[in-house]
Amino acid sequence: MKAKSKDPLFEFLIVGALITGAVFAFAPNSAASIPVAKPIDKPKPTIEPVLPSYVVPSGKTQTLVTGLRAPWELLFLPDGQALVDERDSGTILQISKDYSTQKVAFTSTTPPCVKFCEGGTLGMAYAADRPDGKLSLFVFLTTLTDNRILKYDLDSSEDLWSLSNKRVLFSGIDRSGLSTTHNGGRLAIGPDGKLWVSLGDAGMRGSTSQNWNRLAGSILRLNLDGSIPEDNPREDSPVWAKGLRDTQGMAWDNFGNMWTTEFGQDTWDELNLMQKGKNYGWPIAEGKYKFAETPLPQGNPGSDNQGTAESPAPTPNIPTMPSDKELFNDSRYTNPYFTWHPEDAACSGISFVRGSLISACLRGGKLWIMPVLGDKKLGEPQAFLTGTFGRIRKATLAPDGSLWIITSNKDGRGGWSQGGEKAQDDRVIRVELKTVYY
Ligand SMILES: [Ca+2]
Repeated sequence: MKAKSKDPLFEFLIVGALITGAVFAFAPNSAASIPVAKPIDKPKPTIEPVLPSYVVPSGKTQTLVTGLRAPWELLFLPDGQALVDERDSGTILQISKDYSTQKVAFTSTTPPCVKFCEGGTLGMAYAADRPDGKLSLFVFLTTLTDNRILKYDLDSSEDLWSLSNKRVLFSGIDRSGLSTTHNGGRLAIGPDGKLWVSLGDAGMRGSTSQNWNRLAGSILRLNLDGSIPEDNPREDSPVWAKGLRDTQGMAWDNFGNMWTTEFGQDTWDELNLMQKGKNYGWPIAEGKYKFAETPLPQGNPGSDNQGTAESPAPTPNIPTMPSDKELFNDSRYTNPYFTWHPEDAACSGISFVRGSLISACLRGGKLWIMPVLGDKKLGEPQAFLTGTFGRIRKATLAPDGSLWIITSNKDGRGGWSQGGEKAQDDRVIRVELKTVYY
Protein backbone atom coordinates (compact mmCIF):
# COMPACT_ATOMS: atom_id res chain seq x y z
CA MET A 1 0.00 0.00 0.00
CA LYS A 2 1.32 3.12 -1.06
CA ALA A 3 1.68 5.42 1.79
CA LYS A 4 0.11 8.82 1.46
CA SER A 5 2.48 11.30 0.34
CA LYS A 6 3.93 13.15 3.26
CA ASP A 7 5.60 15.93 1.50
CA PRO A 8 7.14 17.96 4.32
CA LEU A 9 6.59 21.22 2.48
CA PHE A 10 2.88 20.39 1.87
CA GLU A 11 2.41 19.42 5.50
CA PHE A 12 4.06 22.69 6.68
CA LEU A 13 1.77 24.78 4.52
CA ILE A 14 -1.40 22.95 5.71
CA VAL A 15 -0.49 23.23 9.39
CA GLY A 16 0.57 26.80 8.91
CA ALA A 17 -2.76 27.65 7.26
CA LEU A 18 -4.72 26.01 10.08
CA ILE A 19 -2.83 27.87 12.75
CA THR A 20 -3.16 31.16 10.94
CA GLY A 21 -6.88 30.58 10.44
CA ALA A 22 -7.32 29.79 14.13
CA VAL A 23 -5.45 32.90 15.15
CA PHE A 24 -7.53 35.07 12.85
CA ALA A 25 -10.73 33.37 14.04
CA PHE A 26 -10.00 34.25 17.66
CA ALA A 27 -8.57 37.65 16.98
CA PRO A 28 -10.96 40.42 18.06
CA ASN A 29 -10.78 42.15 14.70
CA SER A 30 -10.40 39.15 12.53
CA ALA A 31 -11.10 41.13 9.40
CA ALA A 32 -8.39 43.56 10.30
CA SER A 33 -4.90 42.58 9.60
CA ILE A 34 -1.94 40.93 11.12
CA PRO A 35 -2.42 40.60 14.85
CA VAL A 36 -0.05 42.54 17.04
CA ALA A 37 0.78 42.14 20.67
CA LYS A 38 -1.43 44.38 22.83
CA PRO A 39 0.12 46.37 25.62
CA ILE A 40 -0.99 45.47 29.10
CA ASP A 41 -3.92 47.69 30.02
CA LYS A 42 -3.12 50.29 32.69
CA PRO A 43 -5.72 50.65 35.43
CA LYS A 44 -8.17 53.36 34.48
CA PRO A 45 -8.01 56.50 36.64
CA THR A 46 -11.02 56.85 38.89
CA ILE A 47 -10.74 60.65 39.09
CA GLU A 48 -10.99 62.76 35.99
CA PRO A 49 -7.91 64.97 35.61
CA VAL A 50 -8.57 68.60 36.54
CA LEU A 51 -8.22 70.76 33.46
CA PRO A 52 -6.42 74.05 33.99
CA SER A 53 -9.15 76.59 34.42
CA TYR A 54 -10.24 79.79 36.09
CA VAL A 55 -13.51 81.64 36.57
CA VAL A 56 -15.04 84.86 35.25
CA PRO A 57 -18.53 86.39 35.52
CA SER A 58 -21.06 84.68 33.25
CA GLY A 59 -23.07 87.86 32.71
CA LYS A 60 -25.91 86.96 35.11
CA THR A 61 -26.22 89.15 38.19
CA GLN A 62 -28.84 89.64 40.87
CA THR A 63 -29.21 92.30 43.56
CA LEU A 64 -29.63 90.60 46.93
CA VAL A 65 -29.42 93.37 49.53
CA THR A 66 -30.11 97.11 49.22
CA GLY A 67 -29.99 100.03 51.63
CA LEU A 68 -26.43 99.61 52.88
CA ARG A 69 -23.99 102.46 53.41
CA ALA A 70 -20.29 101.98 52.62
CA PRO A 71 -19.99 98.27 53.46
CA TRP A 72 -16.37 97.22 53.80
CA GLU A 73 -16.15 93.48 54.43
CA LEU A 74 -18.34 90.52 53.54
CA LEU A 75 -17.77 87.11 55.14
CA PHE A 76 -19.64 83.83 54.93
CA LEU A 77 -20.18 81.96 58.19
CA PRO A 78 -20.08 78.15 58.50
CA ASP A 79 -23.90 77.91 58.27
CA GLY A 80 -23.96 79.73 54.90
CA GLN A 81 -25.21 83.04 56.27
CA ALA A 82 -23.06 86.14 55.87
CA LEU A 83 -21.75 89.07 57.89
CA VAL A 84 -21.26 92.53 56.40
CA ASP A 85 -20.07 95.68 58.18
CA GLU A 86 -20.59 99.36 57.43
CA ARG A 87 -17.47 101.53 57.63
CA ASP A 88 -19.05 104.71 58.96
CA SER A 89 -21.96 103.52 61.10
CA GLY A 90 -19.93 100.78 62.81
CA THR A 91 -22.81 98.36 62.26
CA ILE A 92 -22.20 94.65 61.75
CA LEU A 93 -25.14 93.00 59.99
CA GLN A 94 -26.13 89.43 59.37
CA ILE A 95 -27.44 88.54 55.90
CA SER A 96 -29.78 85.60 56.39
CA LYS A 97 -30.59 82.93 53.83
CA ASP A 98 -33.65 84.89 52.65
CA TYR A 99 -31.35 87.93 52.13
CA SER A 100 -32.96 89.89 54.97
CA THR A 101 -30.54 91.76 57.22
CA GLN A 102 -30.39 91.89 61.01
CA LYS A 103 -28.12 94.05 63.14
CA VAL A 104 -25.65 91.96 65.08
CA ALA A 105 -23.58 94.66 66.83
CA PHE A 106 -22.04 98.12 66.75
CA THR A 107 -18.27 98.34 66.96
CA SER A 108 -18.34 102.02 67.80
CA THR A 109 -20.83 104.85 67.59
CA THR A 110 -18.09 107.49 67.35
CA PRO A 111 -17.11 108.33 63.77
CA PRO A 112 -13.32 108.66 63.66
CA CYS A 113 -13.37 111.71 61.39
CA VAL A 114 -15.62 114.12 59.52
CA LYS A 115 -14.62 114.44 55.88
CA PHE A 116 -12.94 112.24 53.27
CA CYS A 117 -12.70 109.48 55.86
CA GLU A 118 -11.08 106.23 54.89
CA GLY A 119 -11.01 104.82 58.40
CA GLY A 120 -13.82 103.31 60.47
CA THR A 121 -15.07 99.78 60.85
CA LEU A 122 -13.03 98.01 58.17
CA GLY A 123 -11.85 94.40 57.88
CA MET A 124 -13.31 91.34 59.60
CA ALA A 125 -12.12 87.73 59.86
CA TYR A 126 -13.10 84.78 62.03
CA ALA A 127 -11.42 81.66 63.38
CA ALA A 128 -12.47 78.63 65.41
CA ASP A 129 -10.00 79.19 68.24
CA ARG A 130 -12.30 78.72 71.24
CA PRO A 131 -13.01 75.44 73.05
CA ASP A 132 -15.27 73.01 71.16
CA GLY A 133 -14.54 74.75 67.86
CA LYS A 134 -16.49 77.88 68.77
CA LEU A 135 -15.73 81.01 66.77
CA SER A 136 -14.06 84.36 67.40
CA LEU A 137 -14.54 87.43 65.22
CA PHE A 138 -11.72 89.92 64.62
CA VAL A 139 -12.65 93.47 63.54
CA PHE A 140 -10.36 96.31 62.40
CA LEU A 141 -11.44 99.66 63.84
CA THR A 142 -10.20 103.24 63.48
CA THR A 143 -10.72 105.22 66.68
CA LEU A 144 -10.05 108.88 67.48
CA THR A 145 -6.51 107.95 68.52
CA ASP A 146 -5.37 104.83 66.69
CA ASN A 147 -6.18 101.85 64.48
CA ARG A 148 -6.84 98.67 66.45
CA ILE A 149 -8.15 95.13 66.26
CA LEU A 150 -11.13 94.06 68.33
CA LYS A 151 -11.91 90.46 69.19
CA TYR A 152 -15.36 89.07 70.03
CA ASP A 153 -16.92 85.73 70.77
CA LEU A 154 -19.12 84.85 67.77
CA ASP A 155 -22.04 82.50 68.47
CA SER A 156 -25.32 81.52 66.87
CA SER A 157 -28.64 80.46 68.29
CA GLU A 158 -31.58 79.49 66.08
CA ASP A 159 -29.89 80.90 62.97
CA LEU A 160 -29.16 84.27 64.60
CA TRP A 161 -25.55 85.27 65.16
CA SER A 162 -24.40 87.43 68.06
CA LEU A 163 -21.21 89.02 69.34
CA SER A 164 -20.13 89.15 72.96
CA ASN A 165 -17.03 89.47 75.16
CA LYS A 166 -15.64 92.43 73.20
CA ARG A 167 -11.97 93.16 73.95
CA VAL A 168 -9.05 94.97 72.31
CA LEU A 169 -6.69 92.39 70.83
CA PHE A 170 -4.07 94.76 69.40
CA SER A 171 -3.91 98.58 69.51
CA GLY A 172 -1.61 101.50 68.84
CA ILE A 173 -1.45 101.21 65.05
CA ASP A 174 -0.79 104.71 63.65
CA ARG A 175 -3.68 106.65 62.17
CA SER A 176 -3.42 109.91 60.27
CA GLY A 177 -4.63 113.25 61.54
CA LEU A 178 -7.71 114.84 60.08
CA SER A 179 -9.08 112.44 57.57
CA THR A 180 -7.96 108.98 58.66
CA THR A 181 -6.31 108.16 55.36
CA HIS A 182 -4.18 105.14 54.46
CA ASN A 183 -5.31 102.76 57.18
CA GLY A 184 -5.18 99.62 55.07
CA GLY A 185 -7.57 97.66 57.27
CA ARG A 186 -8.03 94.23 55.73
CA LEU A 187 -7.89 91.22 58.09
CA ALA A 188 -7.43 87.60 57.04
CA ILE A 189 -6.69 84.24 58.59
CA GLY A 190 -3.84 82.90 56.45
CA PRO A 191 -3.21 79.29 55.41
CA ASP A 192 -0.82 79.17 58.39
CA GLY A 193 -3.69 79.92 60.81
CA LYS A 194 -2.24 83.31 61.76
CA LEU A 195 -4.06 86.66 61.75
CA TRP A 196 -2.79 88.86 58.93
CA VAL A 197 -3.34 92.63 58.89
CA SER A 198 -2.81 94.92 55.89
CA LEU A 199 -1.95 98.54 56.69
CA GLY A 200 -1.23 101.86 55.02
CA ASP A 201 1.36 104.50 55.78
CA ALA A 202 -1.13 106.60 57.82
CA GLY A 203 -0.30 109.50 55.52
CA MET A 204 3.29 109.64 56.75
CA ARG A 205 5.03 108.06 53.78
CA GLY A 206 8.58 106.89 54.45
CA SER A 207 8.64 107.79 58.13
CA THR A 208 6.30 104.87 58.73
CA SER A 209 6.49 102.67 55.65
CA GLN A 210 10.30 102.54 55.57
CA ASN A 211 10.74 102.17 59.34
CA TRP A 212 10.62 98.59 60.65
CA ASN A 213 9.96 99.94 64.14
CA ARG A 214 6.68 101.54 63.04
CA LEU A 215 3.53 99.50 62.48
CA ALA A 216 2.00 101.60 59.70
CA GLY A 217 3.09 100.96 56.13
CA SER A 218 3.31 97.21 56.81
CA ILE A 219 1.77 93.81 56.65
CA LEU A 220 1.44 92.47 60.20
CA ARG A 221 1.31 88.79 61.20
CA LEU A 222 -0.08 87.89 64.62
CA ASN A 223 -1.10 84.86 66.64
CA LEU A 224 -4.83 84.68 67.27
CA ASP A 225 -4.30 85.77 70.89
CA GLY A 226 -2.55 88.95 69.69
CA SER A 227 0.97 87.75 70.51
CA ILE A 228 3.84 87.75 68.01
CA PRO A 229 4.70 84.53 66.13
CA GLU A 230 8.24 83.28 66.71
CA ASP A 231 8.89 82.81 62.99
CA ASN A 232 8.18 86.39 61.97
CA PRO A 233 11.03 88.06 60.01
CA ARG A 234 12.21 90.11 62.99
CA GLU A 235 12.26 89.00 66.60
CA ASP A 236 9.45 90.36 68.78
CA SER A 237 7.99 92.31 65.84
CA PRO A 238 4.58 91.77 64.27
CA VAL A 239 5.86 93.38 61.05
CA TRP A 240 6.10 90.87 58.20
CA ALA A 241 6.68 93.20 55.21
CA LYS A 242 7.28 96.93 54.72
CA GLY A 243 7.15 99.71 52.15
CA LEU A 244 3.38 99.82 51.61
CA ARG A 245 1.38 102.96 50.92
CA ASP A 246 -2.13 101.59 51.46
CA THR A 247 -2.92 97.89 51.13
CA GLN A 248 -6.59 96.87 51.45
CA GLY A 249 -6.56 93.42 49.85
CA MET A 250 -4.88 90.11 50.77
CA ALA A 251 -5.41 86.66 49.25
CA TRP A 252 -3.56 83.35 48.99
CA ASP A 253 -3.68 81.25 45.81
CA ASN A 254 -3.63 77.45 45.49
CA PHE A 255 0.19 77.47 45.44
CA GLY A 256 0.20 79.21 48.82
CA ASN A 257 1.41 82.52 47.38
CA MET A 258 0.13 85.69 48.99
CA TRP A 259 -1.04 88.55 46.78
CA THR A 260 -1.98 92.10 47.82
CA THR A 261 -3.59 95.13 46.20
CA GLU A 262 -2.18 98.57 46.92
CA PHE A 263 -3.34 102.12 46.17
CA GLY A 264 -0.71 104.29 44.52
CA GLN A 265 -0.26 108.03 44.93
CA ASP A 266 -0.98 109.48 41.50
CA THR A 267 0.14 107.23 38.74
CA TRP A 268 0.41 103.55 39.61
CA ASP A 269 -1.68 101.14 41.67
CA GLU A 270 -0.08 97.78 42.40
CA LEU A 271 -0.61 94.06 42.67
CA ASN A 272 2.18 92.62 44.81
CA LEU A 273 3.46 89.09 45.33
CA MET A 274 4.23 89.15 49.03
CA GLN A 275 7.31 87.54 50.51
CA LYS A 276 8.54 87.40 54.08
CA GLY A 277 10.63 90.32 55.23
CA LYS A 278 10.59 92.19 51.90
CA ASN A 279 10.30 95.93 51.34
CA TYR A 280 7.83 96.98 48.63
CA GLY A 281 9.36 100.34 47.95
CA TRP A 282 6.95 103.10 48.92
CA PRO A 283 7.74 106.03 48.79
CA ILE A 284 11.01 105.48 46.96
CA ALA A 285 9.05 103.85 44.17
CA GLU A 286 5.48 104.05 42.91
CA GLY A 287 4.66 101.07 40.72
CA LYS A 288 7.78 100.11 38.78
CA TYR A 289 9.02 103.69 38.62
CA LYS A 290 11.05 105.97 40.82
CA PHE A 291 8.80 108.25 42.87
CA ALA A 292 9.69 111.93 42.75
CA GLU A 293 8.92 112.72 46.36
CA THR A 294 8.04 116.22 47.39
CA PRO A 295 7.63 117.46 50.96
CA LEU A 296 4.49 116.31 52.72
CA PRO A 297 1.88 119.03 53.02
CA GLN A 298 0.89 120.21 56.46
CA GLY A 299 -2.49 119.17 57.81
CA ASN A 300 -4.35 116.77 55.56
CA PRO A 301 -1.71 114.38 54.30
CA GLY A 302 -3.84 113.43 51.30
CA SER A 303 -5.94 110.41 50.65
CA ASP A 304 -5.95 107.53 48.28
CA ASN A 305 -6.57 108.36 44.70
CA GLN A 306 -9.93 106.62 44.85
CA GLY A 307 -12.06 109.35 43.25
CA THR A 308 -14.74 108.48 40.77
CA ALA A 309 -14.67 108.92 37.02
CA GLU A 310 -16.95 111.95 37.38
CA SER A 311 -15.40 113.30 40.52
CA PRO A 312 -11.64 113.53 40.89
CA ALA A 313 -10.03 112.11 43.98
CA PRO A 314 -9.88 114.53 46.88
CA THR A 315 -6.16 115.03 47.06
CA PRO A 316 -5.86 118.68 47.97
CA ASN A 317 -2.45 120.10 48.74
CA ILE A 318 -0.56 117.32 47.00
CA PRO A 319 0.99 118.36 43.72
CA THR A 320 0.89 115.93 40.86
CA MET A 321 4.25 114.23 40.62
CA PRO A 322 5.22 112.63 37.34
CA SER A 323 6.53 109.27 38.47
CA ASP A 324 6.59 107.37 35.20
CA LYS A 325 9.88 108.69 33.91
CA GLU A 326 12.54 106.48 35.42
CA LEU A 327 12.25 102.71 35.87
CA PHE A 328 13.02 101.63 39.40
CA ASN A 329 15.44 98.77 39.83
CA ASP A 330 16.99 98.36 43.26
CA SER A 331 17.56 94.96 44.86
CA ARG A 332 16.65 96.30 48.30
CA TYR A 333 13.06 96.78 47.16
CA THR A 334 10.54 94.48 45.50
CA ASN A 335 8.68 95.78 42.47
CA PRO A 336 4.98 94.98 41.91
CA TYR A 337 3.81 92.09 39.74
CA PHE A 338 1.19 94.17 37.91
CA THR A 339 0.38 97.88 37.87
CA TRP A 340 -2.63 99.93 36.78
CA HIS A 341 -3.42 103.61 36.58
CA PRO A 342 -5.71 104.64 39.47
CA GLU A 343 -8.53 105.78 37.16
CA ASP A 344 -8.66 102.20 35.88
CA ALA A 345 -8.21 100.49 39.23
CA ALA A 346 -7.98 101.75 42.84
CA CYS A 347 -8.62 98.18 43.94
CA SER A 348 -9.54 97.37 47.54
CA GLY A 349 -10.33 93.71 48.35
CA ILE A 350 -8.89 90.69 46.56
CA SER A 351 -10.02 87.05 46.71
CA PHE A 352 -8.83 83.74 45.28
CA VAL A 353 -11.68 81.82 43.64
CA ARG A 354 -11.20 78.55 41.66
CA GLY A 355 -8.07 79.52 39.73
CA SER A 356 -8.74 83.28 39.66
CA LEU A 357 -7.45 86.18 41.69
CA ILE A 358 -10.36 88.65 41.75
CA SER A 359 -9.70 92.22 42.82
CA ALA A 360 -12.57 94.63 43.49
CA CYS A 361 -11.91 98.17 42.35
CA LEU A 362 -13.36 101.47 43.56
CA ARG A 363 -12.49 104.23 41.12
CA GLY A 364 -12.16 101.75 38.24
CA GLY A 365 -15.64 100.40 39.08
CA LYS A 366 -14.78 96.88 37.97
CA LEU A 367 -13.30 93.52 38.82
CA TRP A 368 -9.80 92.79 37.59
CA ILE A 369 -9.48 89.00 37.21
CA MET A 370 -6.10 87.32 36.90
CA PRO A 371 -5.81 83.59 36.10
CA VAL A 372 -3.30 81.77 38.31
CA LEU A 373 -1.34 79.83 35.67
CA GLY A 374 1.32 78.36 37.95
CA ASP A 375 3.52 78.97 40.95
CA LYS A 376 4.06 82.75 41.09
CA LYS A 377 2.69 82.97 37.55
CA LEU A 378 -0.42 84.96 36.58
CA GLY A 379 -2.12 85.49 33.24
CA GLU A 380 -2.92 88.94 31.96
CA PRO A 381 -5.59 90.80 33.98
CA GLN A 382 -9.06 90.90 32.43
CA ALA A 383 -11.69 93.50 33.35
CA PHE A 384 -15.33 92.66 34.14
CA LEU A 385 -18.47 94.60 35.21
CA THR A 386 -16.82 97.89 34.30
CA GLY A 387 -19.12 100.74 35.33
CA THR A 388 -22.06 98.39 35.94
CA PHE A 389 -22.44 98.76 39.69
CA GLY A 390 -20.11 101.65 40.45
CA ARG A 391 -17.42 101.37 43.07
CA ILE A 392 -16.76 97.82 44.26
CA ARG A 393 -15.11 97.24 47.65
CA LYS A 394 -14.84 93.46 47.87
CA ALA A 395 -15.79 90.25 46.06
CA THR A 396 -16.29 87.13 48.17
CA LEU A 397 -16.88 83.50 47.13
CA ALA A 398 -20.36 82.36 48.26
CA PRO A 399 -21.18 78.80 49.39
CA ASP A 400 -23.15 78.16 46.17
CA GLY A 401 -20.06 78.86 44.04
CA SER A 402 -21.13 82.35 42.94
CA LEU A 403 -19.44 85.61 43.82
CA TRP A 404 -21.03 88.23 46.06
CA ILE A 405 -19.80 91.78 45.65
CA ILE A 406 -20.35 94.81 47.88
CA THR A 407 -20.53 98.30 46.36
CA SER A 408 -19.04 101.45 47.92
CA ASN A 409 -20.97 104.27 46.26
CA LYS A 410 -21.82 105.94 49.58
CA ASP A 411 -18.27 106.19 50.87
CA GLY A 412 -18.07 109.96 50.42
CA ARG A 413 -16.25 109.90 47.09
CA GLY A 414 -19.01 111.38 44.95
CA GLY A 415 -20.89 108.22 44.17
CA TRP A 416 -21.47 106.54 40.87
CA SER A 417 -24.65 106.65 38.88
CA GLN A 418 -26.73 103.52 38.71
CA GLY A 419 -29.07 103.54 35.73
CA GLY A 420 -28.49 107.24 35.24
CA GLU A 421 -29.30 108.09 38.85
CA LYS A 422 -26.84 108.88 41.57
CA ALA A 423 -26.58 105.87 43.81
CA GLN A 424 -28.93 106.10 46.77
CA ASP A 425 -27.51 103.15 48.62
CA ASP A 426 -24.91 100.41 48.57
CA ARG A 427 -25.74 96.85 47.68
CA VAL A 428 -24.81 93.23 47.80
CA ILE A 429 -24.94 91.71 44.31
CA ARG A 430 -24.69 88.06 43.35
CA VAL A 431 -22.47 87.51 40.31
CA GLU A 432 -22.75 84.12 38.62
CA LEU A 433 -19.42 82.66 37.53
CA LYS A 434 -18.49 80.46 34.59
CA THR A 435 -15.40 78.34 34.11
CA VAL A 436 -12.84 79.13 31.42
CA TYR A 437 -10.40 76.37 30.32
CA TYR A 438 -7.03 77.16 28.83
CA1 LIG B 1 5.48 99.21 45.69
